[in-house]
Amino acid sequence: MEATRDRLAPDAAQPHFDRSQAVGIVHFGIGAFHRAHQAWYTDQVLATGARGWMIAGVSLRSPEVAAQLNPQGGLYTLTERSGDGASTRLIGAVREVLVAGADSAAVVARIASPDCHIVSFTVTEKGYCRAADGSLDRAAAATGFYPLLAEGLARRRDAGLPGLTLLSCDNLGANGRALGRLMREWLAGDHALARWFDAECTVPDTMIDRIVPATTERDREQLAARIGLEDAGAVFAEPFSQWVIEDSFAGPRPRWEDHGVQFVRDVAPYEAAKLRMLNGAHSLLAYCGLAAGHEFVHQAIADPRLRALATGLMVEAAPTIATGEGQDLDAYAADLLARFANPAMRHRLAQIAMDGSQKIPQRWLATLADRSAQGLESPAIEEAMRCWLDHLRGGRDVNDPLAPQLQQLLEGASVTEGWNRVFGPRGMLAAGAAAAE
Ligand code: CS2
Repeated sequence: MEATRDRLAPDAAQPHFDRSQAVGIVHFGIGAFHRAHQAWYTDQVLATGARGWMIAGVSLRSPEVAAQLNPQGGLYTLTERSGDGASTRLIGAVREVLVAGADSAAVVARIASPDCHIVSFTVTEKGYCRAADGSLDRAAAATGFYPLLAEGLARRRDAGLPGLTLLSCDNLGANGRALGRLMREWLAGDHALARWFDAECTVPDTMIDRIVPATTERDREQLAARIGLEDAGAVFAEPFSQWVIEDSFAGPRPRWEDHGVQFVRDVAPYEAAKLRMLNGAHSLLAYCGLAAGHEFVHQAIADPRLRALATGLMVEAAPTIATGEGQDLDAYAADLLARFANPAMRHRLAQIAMDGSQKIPQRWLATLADRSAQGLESPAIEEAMRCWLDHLRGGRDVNDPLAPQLQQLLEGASVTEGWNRVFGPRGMLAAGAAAAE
């Protein structure tokens, strides 16, 4: 694709910067979301002439993205879609995709390089390897990013290099604090490195937002028909994008703020609104929508009963959110309904329904806990919780790391018993609710 990029149709804006410049960011989990979000913001920074912020992507498990992007020299297209049409941009910020395992030495070398300043993450909720009580599951962590990161950090310390900023871009409550705590748990056996980590590295909280459905074959075919180019790494997103970052960096960073990113002292109000309202409503629509026979988010939100439920969940969440300056939650809720209704996204409910056990604590249970502490009922959230239990009981197409344990708990249990075993005070997700705070 490097050679053929000049053949892109005129509406595909092209990168005009030196792509052989230094790699300043190592990113774990280079899926569609990262390519449509952080890499897109970074591409805009590079396009203004800033240097040193190329991205090395790392896939932890599957070689698929490497096989898609490396033959194209890391280039791919991002297409923004709405009811008004589509516009495509060629993104040049990704230099290479490494695969943990086969390329582990190269990953560590990238992190240990003096050029590197930021290691960022979109590894999904389960990629942080938290046990049900929120602590680090060491056995799972040993197969994730932790050992590679620890080795890279140790090499930096030994070489007398400065520390790094670790930037979690996943939908966890207080994602930076959570990552910092888990990393410290991983380093528990190496006090010297743990001390260096605390002194030299920072782990800001972030709120990330852009709806980026998984790319389908149909998407790639439509793109090829429109721009006359086959792109194995193409990603498709809504026009809306938001990124709010706690301004706490260990070293230099790209001037993302020139391209719409907000740097703030406290991310919590933005993050609570996003997790509890957007993601909370998304998960509700996923479980209740699938049960009602819908396939996509825009179909579910057009169903009057589900729209009322999703709105009800947002109304329940809003008073639990301590808003920051300039945040208007009524306007936010209205915007979310409009974003969900975008028919061009074809965002599959089944994609959102994945990994419920990892998502529900911060999306629903945190709101529920706040409301019950004030003696308030939460009928919409409780309906969503019932839909999730039914989804688990249904057994088909359940994609969740805790599915076997959850399904075992529910087997043969009455509706009330099942509810208590999962959500009750000693239920499987009770600790998760506390961890989401
Ligand atoms: C979705 C999110 O898949 C899911 O669980 O709720 O990926 C959602 O689309 C993004 O967080 C939007 O920013």
